[in-house]
This record gives sequence, structure tokens and C-alpha cells, in this order.
Amino acid sequence: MPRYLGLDSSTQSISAMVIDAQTHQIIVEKSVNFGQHLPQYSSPSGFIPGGEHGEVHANPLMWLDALDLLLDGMRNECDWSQIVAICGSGQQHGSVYLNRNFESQLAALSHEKSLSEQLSSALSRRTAPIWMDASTSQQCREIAAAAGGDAEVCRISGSIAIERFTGSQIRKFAQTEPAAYSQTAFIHLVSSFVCSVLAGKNAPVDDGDGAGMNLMDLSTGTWDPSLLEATAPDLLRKLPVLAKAGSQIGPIHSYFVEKYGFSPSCQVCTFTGDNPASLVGMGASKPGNVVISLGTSDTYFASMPQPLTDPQGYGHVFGNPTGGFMSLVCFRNGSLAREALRDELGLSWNDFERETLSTTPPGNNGNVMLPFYGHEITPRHAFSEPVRVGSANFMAKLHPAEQVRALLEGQFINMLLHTRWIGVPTNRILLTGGASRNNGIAQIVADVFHAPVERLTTANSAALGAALLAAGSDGACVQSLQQAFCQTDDTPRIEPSSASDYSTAIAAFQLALNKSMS
Ligand code: XUL
Repeated sequence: MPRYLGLDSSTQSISAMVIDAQTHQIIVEKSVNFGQHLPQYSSPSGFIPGGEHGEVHANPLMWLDALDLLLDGMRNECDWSQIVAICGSGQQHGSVYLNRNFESQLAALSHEKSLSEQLSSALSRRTAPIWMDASTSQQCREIAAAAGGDAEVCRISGSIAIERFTGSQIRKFAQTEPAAYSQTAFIHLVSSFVCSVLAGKNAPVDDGDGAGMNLMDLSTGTWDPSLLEATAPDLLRKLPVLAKAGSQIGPIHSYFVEKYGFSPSCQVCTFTGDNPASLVGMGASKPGNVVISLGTSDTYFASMPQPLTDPQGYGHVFGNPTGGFMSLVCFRNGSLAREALRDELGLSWNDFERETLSTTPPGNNGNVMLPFYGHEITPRHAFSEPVRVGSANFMAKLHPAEQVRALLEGQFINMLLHTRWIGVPTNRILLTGGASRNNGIAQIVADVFHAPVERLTTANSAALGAALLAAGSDGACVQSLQQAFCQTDDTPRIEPSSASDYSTAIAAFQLALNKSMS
């Protein structure tokens, strides 16, 4: 039975999924939650609380302990010796800094001790900045200025210089801790760090996760000399090589063979970022499929054949593990805004759905809301409260239903307007995340985007995507596996309603947005 392991080292947990590529079964899936299972790291949500000036760091040793705990804890449910290949993903943008002993310490790993114990002294920086860090605005400005401006950084790397992206984080480290920076021999992403440990040697970065660094030339998939130069001294030597996600890099380290019973021939493949892996695990890696993930922030991502970039600089372009590219656009006012309005109106989630569906028409009788309860990143603007345009009753918030529909329509019209640059027609939307089972919300998404909406059974799409890539590395057809594994759940497929026409609402929204941002 050829079995494949997908790992996902995310912000709050590390997850594993084992699949059988012949019977198309998920054999087992399990997670270790950092806060819950490793309380000694005092990181209840996976990062070290209390960072100042927007700093958010995590302890890489916690990720190593979690990996040991996960593999150990699954031994009874799964025979590790059957795993043919392993691939994985990591929270994007986070970076791990290692000294020149890293490779020799990896080579010397003994199964009698833990990974964290043995690799602790290889860290040249105790903590790793992660994607939630927003402390590098100054470094972003400096990088953009040195590299020829925001538009040039975006043209080369797929994104303007962004605080959470790795380049500005590296620059800040080099500026604030120059001695530790010069002691740093290797800089890894979360994905390539975990992959390196499994393979027992420095692993490559793929062009999905690599594009989240503001250092890679998107069109060639190579490190860009002008961006490296603009970021930090002597950087090229410290960066991993670039490779395709899912490419086999060698057998698993004997540590895992002796400790957990992996086969010495089990292959480790180049990891990718959690979003590129999710694109694969959602079955959305071909253009025309769009994933909308409704979370604390809402995220939109979709496959694209060409590396077009967002002329407004809000969206990002990454490599797609199955070939071509993918877009990713984040919206800060997601669940945060939905919850704020729900609480303001004193509604339950059920009311939220009923109100939107039954008592108000698509287009909301011309009542429009810019749904921003605070600072937004797409579009980038310091909003302080929602902006309403419409009838006197609407402005006076007389009918809760109108308010709910205005907020939801506003969120998805904003998403539509800021993803048009991708230039690929939307054939199918895969809706995921907390609010995705809400049929009222799904209907609005279908209507605004004029495309059918489906929901998937797998919650763990990044680990599944990684497992599919591992199978692909062994000769399986990833596309056929996607058809078998990426099944829609028991919620109905929602078709766009024929009566809905959002052109007037979209124009009104755009007008209100232009006015607020001018
Ligand atoms: C994407 C991003 C997050 C992380 C964490 O740009 O910052 O989605 O990948 O999951």
C-alpha cells in the first residue's frame, strides 16, 4: 500500500495527514496544538505574547518538540514504515536563523534525545518572526527606495515590500542585531526548516513560499540580486536554493528511522507554504477555481497561468506547486467585522443568515456599506468605522436585515473589486472557514461573483495538499488524486440567482470607496 504523509506546520498547531493513493483514503489525521500540548513555551496561540511595536515571534524549538510529539503520538494509529514520501507546508513568511553548525548538528542527531535538545545551539536567533509581525514598516520603505520603488519590487517579486514578508524581517534583524546576523549561516522559512530537519540537511525553498519573501524573481524562480542587495548584506550565501514544491530531495534522516520506524528509503520532498499547499488540497490548482477562506481575516486565492501583479499593490502572487502561479489577497475586516456588526445588532448567527436571505433583496435596495471596523489592508486605509450610503432608514440603522446584507455585500464587492487584476474568469468558488457553512453568506458570494459556490469536506486542506504532492513525487497524477480526495461536503452547491444584478451596487460601492480614501 503506497502511503504518503503530508505535514502542515501552521501558526497554532502542526498537523499530519496520511493518505493511501490507491484506495483514495485518508488513513489518519492528527494535530498537536502548540498552546495546549506544549504549555512550557508560554505561547497559548502559537506565538510569544506581548511583543512590542507590532513584533510577533515564535520559538522554533516549540515546532521541533511538536514534530516529535506528533510522530510519536501517531505511532499506534499508523505504521510509519509504510510511508513512501513526505511533503509538507508551513505558515508563510516566518523565518528561522541558524549558525554554521546547523548541518553538522543535523548529521549528528541521535534518536535517544529530542530534536529541540540537539538543535537548540544551532539557532543564531532564539526566536522566529512570523507572518503576524507588523514591525518592519521602516525596513519596507528602505527596501522599496533602494530597489527602485514599490512598483519595481512588485514587478519582480509579485508583491510590494510588506511588513510580514521575510525580506523586511531579515533587514530588521541585520540592522538591530548585526553580530547575530553575521553569525547566521542559513536563513530558512518555517517550511524549509521543518523539511531540513526531516531530510537531515539544508532543504530548498519552493517558489510558492519563496515568493512570500520579497526576494525572489517570480518570472524566473531565482533569487533577485537587486532585491537581495536592497535587503541585507551577504544574503545570497545564507539563503537556501530554490526548487519546485514536491521535488524529492533525499531519504529521511536516520533519527526518524530509528525513533519512529520510518523506512530508510522514505523520501522527503521540498515543502511549500500553507496557502500554496491549500490550493492543491482544495482541488483548486487549475485556473478558474477560486478559494475564499472566511476567517479572522478573509483570504482569496486562485490559480493563475501568468505572473500578473496587482497594479494597486494590495495582492500577492506566489508560485503554484502544480505549475504556473497563484494570487493571494488578504482582507483584514473578515470575521472581525461580521462579529462586530452581529454584536452591535444583538443578533445570533442564525438571525444573521435568516435576515440576509429572506427579508432583503440582492443589491439591498441601493443601501451600501464600506464594511471596515478598523484599519484595512485591501484597500490599505486607516478606516475607523463602517461607511454607509443609502436611505434615511438605512443610515439610522432601523432594520438589522439591511445592515447585515450591506456588510456582507460590501465585504464581497470589495473582494471582487480588488481581485479583478488577476484576470482569470471565475468558474467555481470553494468557500471554506468558519462562516462558510452559512447558506446566506454563500448565496451572496455566488451572486456577487456570478459563480457557483461549493464547500469541501476537508478542514485540513494544507496537509492534504502536501500529502498529494508527496504522492505526485512518486509518480501519481496529482490532478486525478484531487478529483478523488477533494470532495464537496453535504451542504448544497449554491448557484448564482438569476435575478441578481450587482452592477449598480458595485458602482455605488466604488464611488463611496473613492470618496472615503481621497
Ligand atoms: C499569507 C499569510 C498567512 C500565513 C499563515 O500571506 O500571511 O496566510 O500563511 O497561515
